[in-house]
Amino acid sequence: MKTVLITGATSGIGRATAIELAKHNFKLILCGRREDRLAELQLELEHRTKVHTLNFDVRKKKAVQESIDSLPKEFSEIDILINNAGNAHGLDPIEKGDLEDWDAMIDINVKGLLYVSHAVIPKMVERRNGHIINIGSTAAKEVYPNGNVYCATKHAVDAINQGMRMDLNQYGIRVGGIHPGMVETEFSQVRFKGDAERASNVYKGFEPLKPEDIADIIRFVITRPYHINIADLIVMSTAQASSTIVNRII
Ligand code: NDP
Ligand code: 8X3
Repeated sequence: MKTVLITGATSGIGRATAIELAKHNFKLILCGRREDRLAELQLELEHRTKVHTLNFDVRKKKAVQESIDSLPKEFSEIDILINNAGNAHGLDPIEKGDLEDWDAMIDINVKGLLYVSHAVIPKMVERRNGHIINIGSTAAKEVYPNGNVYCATKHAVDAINQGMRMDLNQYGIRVGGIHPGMVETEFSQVRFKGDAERASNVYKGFEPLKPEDIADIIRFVITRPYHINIADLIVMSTAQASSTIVNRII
């Protein structure tokens, strides 16, 4: 039974992935800051598979390392790392950008992903086995107006994904990026700081992706035979053609 560590498992894509993988015989290490949600999800999935939760903020490098070091033996060999935790904060033109928002996005989406990877990769290298999925975004491939820093962090995820694949190639570790378009999760609520109306308007007039759609694709990617590495995948709603072109019927 393979062990999967999912960051950002308390909501959206990460949560849906946990639910999907619990049905397919994976042991789960679920991470996030909201401890109550981790406990609820553990309770929900425990009858299907073995679940361990780790409650840490990906921005805190010491906590990240200590949490991963604290894994009980049964969970300590991580076969698959899903670097999913991340968010957008704000949607402002560069001249009106908020420094707190910029720090949050760079610290979570880029540095946090690196801290978790840094804690997990050495044992994969030792075992010469592993699979890392980095959740980027269409914002990793293109830039849209007011997306400046969020897009920059996701472009960084894309670069890190490519760099990881090159550096870990000699150890037989698979590395791949999955880049979703618009998925209806708590993403826009976080981006717009709890403005529910503004958040729901993002997904109005078309059928966006559901977190379960991405979870299904993640399951597909990690269950390919060992000689297949899906290196880079962009997934959009049929109604979406690019970050800015969405066929809305209003
Ligand atoms: P959600 O807001 O629903 O989920 C984000 C998850 O990240 C939560 O579980 C949250 O957990 C976790 N997280 C955020 N900050 C931290 C932190 N500092 N430390 C630890 N965990 C953290 O959004 P999505 O599911 O949509 O987002 C998941 C990933 O998908 C992100 O990387 C996002 O950029 C990417 N993405 C999303 C798209 C979309 O349209 N929704 C499209 C393309 C990519 P908690 O708050 O409990 O810590
Ligand atoms: C999220 C995609 O276009 O909603 O990464 O910002 S978008």
